[in-house]
Amino acid sequence: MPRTRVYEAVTERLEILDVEGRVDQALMPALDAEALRGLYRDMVLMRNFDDKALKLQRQGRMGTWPPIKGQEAVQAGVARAMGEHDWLIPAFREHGVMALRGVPLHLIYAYWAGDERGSCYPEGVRCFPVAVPVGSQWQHGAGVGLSLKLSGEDAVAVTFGGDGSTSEGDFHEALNCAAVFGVKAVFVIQNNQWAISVPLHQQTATATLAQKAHAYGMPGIQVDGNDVLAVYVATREAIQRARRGDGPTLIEAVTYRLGDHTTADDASRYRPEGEVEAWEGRDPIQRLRRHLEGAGLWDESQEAVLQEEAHAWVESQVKAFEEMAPQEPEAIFSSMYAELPPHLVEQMNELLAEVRS
Ligand SMILES: Cc1ncc(C[n+]2csc(CCOP(=O)(O)OP(=O)(O)O)c2C)c(N)n1
Ligand SMILES: [Mg+2]
Repeated sequence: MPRTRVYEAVTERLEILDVEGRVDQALMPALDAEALRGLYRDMVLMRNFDDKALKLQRQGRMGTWPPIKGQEAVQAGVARAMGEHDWLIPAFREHGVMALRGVPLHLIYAYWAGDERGSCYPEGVRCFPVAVPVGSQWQHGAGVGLSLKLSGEDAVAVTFGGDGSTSEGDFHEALNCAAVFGVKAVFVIQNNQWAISVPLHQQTATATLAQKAHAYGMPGIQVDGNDVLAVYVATREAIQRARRGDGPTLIEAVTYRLGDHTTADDASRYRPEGEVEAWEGRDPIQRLRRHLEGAGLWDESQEAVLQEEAHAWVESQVKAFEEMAPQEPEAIFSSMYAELPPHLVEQMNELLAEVRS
């Protein structure tokens, strides 16, 4: 259905690395060869563990899994721009950034296999649990950002959400509140073009999601989300701004979900022909690889070593996940309420009677 009107973007857009792997030298961040190879490695590890999770699901060894294929640059760029003490507040498609911020991969797998212990991170890992209710995490992020401002702690809250989540009231309330109170926060939209089967143009009548920031009174920037360098630069600047006490920033990372919404979805039923192929040509991993190869920083033998390392790491994490002792059946009731309401006590007892009979 044609839209009646599109309000033009008044948004800054940042791109540094193009699809051929060429960089805009004027915008290039001061990252040495080791750091650039590190970003590449981060993304390759993500692609590997994501692919493994899909296979585990197909083999009945994993629950529903939301793939991150195609969105690795957003997650690596943000993770590497964050400081040691910054907080991560994810939605549900942030396994990559979570793993880079210290959440053990075997726990990420456990969570998506329905194990409550998958949300119990090691002490010191500054990451909130996965938030599946769409948009709910924006408010958590604004709240963490406010508490960091009030406590004076040298840390920033980095919150993620999808394009679809920007239609929830929570998004408006969180960003409005964050700007009014000048909280120490950065909000990152992974605009992967789809919210299950709902395309972006049915989600918003604005030309960009970043421009919504202006209505709240905070800077908003759109970045090429398949360009890990642009994501890194924009996030680093936004984090520095928040750290200085100059308030929050909204970053829209334009990317694409190459896979299905989850393993319970079949995206070929609603996506137009050729769209996936077009985005495959903008693959964030290949793009950085072309750059590294062009600069003489990467070759086939290094690639083989990295793929081997990724494989070994993922397999060790699968082993750790599958070796976890079975969780107690009452665990599914135990983490929501301090005191279980009577109707849930009844359900729990019914379940326990069933499994123990
Ligand atoms: C409040 C709420 N409504 C609906 C759902 C079902 N649901 C799960 S993911 C999703 C789409 C989210 O799209 P987006 O925010 O773009 O994130 P993406 O899945 O593309 O990463 C919906 C509608 C939900 N989990 N929570
Ligand atoms: Mg989306």
